[in-house]
Amino acid sequence: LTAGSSPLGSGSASRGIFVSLEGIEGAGKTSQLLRLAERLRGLGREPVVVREPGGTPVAEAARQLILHAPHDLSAASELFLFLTARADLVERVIRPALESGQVVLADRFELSTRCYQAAGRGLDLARVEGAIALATGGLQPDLYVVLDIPVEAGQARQAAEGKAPDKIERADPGFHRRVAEAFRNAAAPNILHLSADRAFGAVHDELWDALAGRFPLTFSGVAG
Ligand code: Z5A
Repeated sequence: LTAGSSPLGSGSASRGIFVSLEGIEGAGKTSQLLRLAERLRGLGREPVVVREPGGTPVAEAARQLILHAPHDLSAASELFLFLTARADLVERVIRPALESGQVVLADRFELSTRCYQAAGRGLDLARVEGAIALATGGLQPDLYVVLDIPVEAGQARQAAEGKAPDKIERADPGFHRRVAEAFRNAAAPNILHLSADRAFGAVHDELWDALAGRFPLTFSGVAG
């Protein structure tokens, strides 16, 4: 799976920085994102933190339908609900934040759709990409960081939390293997892979250093 053919940061008509954390369930995306935001605030930045699906009333309603409603969804219905959520989030939150020069930290973006709805559910990748482009206007993160972890390790972390699994988490093991393989193989100039099957602090230090290397004015003590 080749996720996106555009060069670093293309598609973004912005002055801000857009970073998305990706990976399978339990990889540590949410925890790492919160820590990144906290450190950025310590440097006097005010990042905009979003999660997908979610972040606007429409997107949160779509999230509820996708993950928790009792009805079964076809793969196409699920795809369009994710894209409804994304289109609204991009228009109302992400694009305005980038245009005003802010850092946007996202808990998933369109790489998840390629991995879950195309590789996982079996929808045609080229058609999925076309639909994504319509929803986002072609906006791409400047950087995706995929947190790589074996499926079993991610699931063990989730099980330790004791929360009831949502509809996607309850999908069959073959689905989860296809999704994990798609994340593992995702390659593009704006995709970086980090091993996440390690202590939280070790993953975080490598993540921060990677961001500071690419965006030194934002992810370092230097005012920018
Ligand atoms: N989905 C899709 O199909 N298509 C799309 O286009 C999009 C999404 C955008 C959203 O679920 C679901 O939608 C998701 C993909 C699908 N479905 N699945 N399955 P979500 O937002 O509710 O959940 P998630 O994204 O799957 O997140 P998660 O399970 O919460 O995983 P995480 O954010 O990567 O991990 P975490 O919450 O930071 O950490 C999980 C636990 O591990 C927690 O107790 C942490 O304290 C612990 N943790 C974190 N790091 C470590 C380390 N390093 N060591 C030990 N323990 C750790």
